[in-house]
Amino acid sequence: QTDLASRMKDPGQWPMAARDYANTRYSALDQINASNASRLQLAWTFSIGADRGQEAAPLVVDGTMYVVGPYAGPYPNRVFALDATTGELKWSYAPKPEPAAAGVACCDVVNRGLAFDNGKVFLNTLDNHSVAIDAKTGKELWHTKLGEINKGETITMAPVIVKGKVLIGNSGGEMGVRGWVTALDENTGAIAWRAYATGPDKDVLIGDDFKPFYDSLKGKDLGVKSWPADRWQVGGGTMWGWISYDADLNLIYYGTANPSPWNANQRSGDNLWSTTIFARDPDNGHAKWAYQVNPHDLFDHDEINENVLVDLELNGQTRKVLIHPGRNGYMYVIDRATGEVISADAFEFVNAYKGVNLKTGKIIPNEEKTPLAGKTVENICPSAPGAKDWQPTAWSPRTKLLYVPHQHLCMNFKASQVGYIAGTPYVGADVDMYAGPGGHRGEFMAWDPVARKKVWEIHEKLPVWSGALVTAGDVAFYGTMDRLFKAVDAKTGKVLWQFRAGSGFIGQPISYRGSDGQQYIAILSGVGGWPGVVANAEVDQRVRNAALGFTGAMQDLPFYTTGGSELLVFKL
Ligand code: PQQ
Repeated sequence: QTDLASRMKDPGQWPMAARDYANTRYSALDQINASNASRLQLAWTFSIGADRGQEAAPLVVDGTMYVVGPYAGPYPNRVFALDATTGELKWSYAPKPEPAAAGVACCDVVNRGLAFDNGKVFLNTLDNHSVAIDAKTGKELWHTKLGEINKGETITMAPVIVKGKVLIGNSGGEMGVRGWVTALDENTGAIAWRAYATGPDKDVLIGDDFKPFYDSLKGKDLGVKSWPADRWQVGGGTMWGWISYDADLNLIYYGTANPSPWNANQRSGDNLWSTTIFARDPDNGHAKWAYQVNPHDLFDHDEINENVLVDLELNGQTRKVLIHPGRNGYMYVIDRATGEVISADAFEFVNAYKGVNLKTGKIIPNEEKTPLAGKTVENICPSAPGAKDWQPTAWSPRTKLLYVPHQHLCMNFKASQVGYIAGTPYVGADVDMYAGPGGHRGEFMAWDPVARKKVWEIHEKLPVWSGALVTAGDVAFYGTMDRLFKAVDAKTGKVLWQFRAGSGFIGQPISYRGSDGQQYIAILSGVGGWPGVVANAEVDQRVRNAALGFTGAMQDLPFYTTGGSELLVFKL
């Protein structure tokens, strides 16, 4: 058993962004419960000192909290080690990244968190460096450059450590980069393998042991043949989200992002292996199965969202599944050994598709909503950021419900011809987003994957862009962009407590035990991310189609919040 895996068994620690390899974000601590959560109060706070989107999950290992800031301020992507009980600063580490990286990031200059294993903290910088830091001293141990900002590549995801390998994916689908996931040796930073999302099988690490469930995904070099000539080289399929791991099956799971450009008229074919869930062997990267969620994606529906590994009783059988809350609005339950889609049900208002054919595994497009070059197609739901973006869900083994923060937006979409110039936007779409039916723009809900339905929901004015946490006290936590951090009854959705912070929330709540034996809850406040770019002065919020179309839906955000960078820590 590895250092990291044994820490996951200790409910006092929070050793990786998703807490555990199954990506549950479930804390087994129960001191805070539905009857006392109303008494939560601030224990201490800490300023990151860079007022841009704060998406990072803090880590807590052996009583020390490790947290990273966005690529902003005088020390971009600075890492802090704090006493998790008192908030005392132990050390900080400031990389010296290239400022130009900020100019090629599509959706704010965010960082989703650090990783930890065997006395080392692992950092991804926006300018494509992977860095190992000594967890005790804050000294840099090694760093490896993984990509090129000149090509539009950046890194925003939190690395994941599996069997001594640091797993990292790139960003830049809006710049026509070629997506990959790379594994580095945690001791040296040497590259062990790299799996591209497009191109020939040898680059995608598809070999004889690749057994996709569906016939449409069988064949040689589909990552080349499902594109117009050579377009796979600038075809996107990045990986800026979450990686889960099943030690028994020895498989890692992750999904890839949208094909580039957004204008689908320029890329006939299924555009494999964009918007695809991969199961791979972590030792050599070889793909074992794959499932393409949105063949020939029309709407920027990346599928990098988390895959939550759970065992479900389905029709009297226990099945090892992954739950993938799709950006396209469908909640997928997939057999994680084979890649068979067991169910796929709309969890949001969807008119962009007509459902998922469970025989072929294929999503059914709605022809009426298909964008044609030069024509504006109106009222497409969900919009480009989808029914749910990167903001991760939480799974409670007690309630057997998935807690889902997400958005409720529709859009008008006009596709147009775009040429590829390295390191510049390669999108070809003019987008205007607005609230979906009912007028609210966000929702926090509980979903039952066995009954295949929503159990309760809370509507929010603004998109819910924070992650979720659920605890053994049956309390679920999330934050809103209009500055409220909320504790809700996990069974009923009743709001038990809320705290008004200095800035809106797009961070990831965590829970841990302090050296005083108390249960703590922590989250970063500081609005930003794709929907929150308008809170920072660089885009004109009056232009509806700025920020890749998101400003239209967020014109009132600057009325509710300014930027911020405060770590908030609560206890009873
Ligand atoms: N990042 C956010 C955010 O942090 O709020 C939201 C998004 C990204 C998206 O909705 C994207 O589609 C997206 N796409 C890419 C990509 O295709 O490479 C990267 C990122 C990113 O790295 O933040 C986002």
